[in-house]
Amino acid sequence: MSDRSFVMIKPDGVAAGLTGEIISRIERRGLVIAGLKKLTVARDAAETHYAEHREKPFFGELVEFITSGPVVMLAVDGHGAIGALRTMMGATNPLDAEPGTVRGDFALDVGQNIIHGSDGEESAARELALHFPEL
Ligand code: DAT
Ligand code: MG
Repeated sequence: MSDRSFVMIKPDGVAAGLTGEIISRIERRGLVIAGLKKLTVARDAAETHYAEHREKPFFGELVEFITSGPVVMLAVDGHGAIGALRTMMGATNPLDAEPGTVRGDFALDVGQNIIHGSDGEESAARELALHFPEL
């Protein structure tokens, strides 16, 4: 079975010049880039993307951050892609993330943790429809 996930290199990751490093890690794992684009996320799209967190105290900050500069969006294919990418990203709080993960290697701040990846089949389908309607 082949799965497709949605990955976003957040504004901090793009600004730090980590786009190539992260794409390289994804490709070397054996996953396949099915879609790729760089853009600044519109407020509407950011609020829809993070709708599950609408009631959280950090929601405003989260939307501000994700719309603060260009991101790189990826659609990624491969066997078990959704879970494999979550493992490669590391824990949400970079201080809990293992070395060798993107967050464990490149981030310290839970609010600025470099990368997003869909957390399950349902969110992958929803996020891909939102950000890659062309695929
Ligand atoms: P993940 O990105 O690992 O799926 P999540 O869906 O729980 O984590 O949260 C989405 C994003 O919201 C996360 O990447 C960073 C931000 N966030 C989560 N918890 C936070 C907190 N306690 N304080 C500030 N930002 C937080
Ligand atoms: Mg999440």
